[in-house]
Amino acid sequence: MELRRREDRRRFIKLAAAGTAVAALGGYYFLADDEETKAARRELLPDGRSRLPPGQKVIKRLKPMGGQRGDSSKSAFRLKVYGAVDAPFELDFAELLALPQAELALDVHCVTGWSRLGASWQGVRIADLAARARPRPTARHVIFEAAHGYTANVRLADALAPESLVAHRYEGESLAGRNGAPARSLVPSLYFWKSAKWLEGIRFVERDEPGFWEVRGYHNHADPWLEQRYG
Ligand SMILES: Nc1nc2c(c(=O)[nH]1)N[C@H]1C(S)=C(S)[C@@H](COP(=O)(O)O)O[C@H]1N2
Ligand SMILES: [Mo]
Repeated sequence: MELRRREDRRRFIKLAAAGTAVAALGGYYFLADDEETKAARRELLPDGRSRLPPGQKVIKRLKPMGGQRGDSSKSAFRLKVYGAVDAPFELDFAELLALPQAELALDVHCVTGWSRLGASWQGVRIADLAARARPRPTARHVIFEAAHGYTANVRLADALAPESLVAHRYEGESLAGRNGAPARSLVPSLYFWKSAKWLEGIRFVERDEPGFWEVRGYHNHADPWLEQRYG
């Protein structure tokens, strides 16, 4: 028993030195560093942060993470942009496509430890939607509302960042149903749970409203570089 524990401990130290220890559900698990992960960890963003947040490992495709699916048909799509704004409006899918489109190579980071780097995402900047809705000066947060009551709250500044999108294409194709088709929010600066699939509404609010995961123990802000995993 004692020997077993010492061996576990030695393994822990070796793995921790070679890769990354991630705290999860009361225990630790390890992510061995492959070449891509090492390279991404060495790479620096313009502001000097590592491109890869701590505790993350690079993977080649989005992992299906589930969630209660909404209607993925484009014909049924309606997006409400409303709340503490002067000019609320609603878009159908054709109207979303008629707005200026951004196609960006973005990194996304899931709290379970994987990152998908540099994939191409296309959509409409949330900042452009906000410019049309005209949030009141008192608006401080944005609540993404998705099918079956899933919500995610983000700070206004995160929602208005130039990489934050209502995304409807991924890697040159329409979003897959499991990835939130026909459109999802995408806020790459925060852990991926903040990016609501099967998006139905963007509500500007004066007072914050912790969302689906935030009321279940996850961090309210969710900055991957600060490892804001749990609240
Ligand atoms: N509507 C909705 N959006 C959601 C979720 C969900 O359960 N429902 N899960 C979130 C979580 S925890 C993650 S990691 C990402 C996963 O996105 P993906 O399945 O496209 O990889 O979606 C986020 N958006
Ligand atoms: Mo997640």
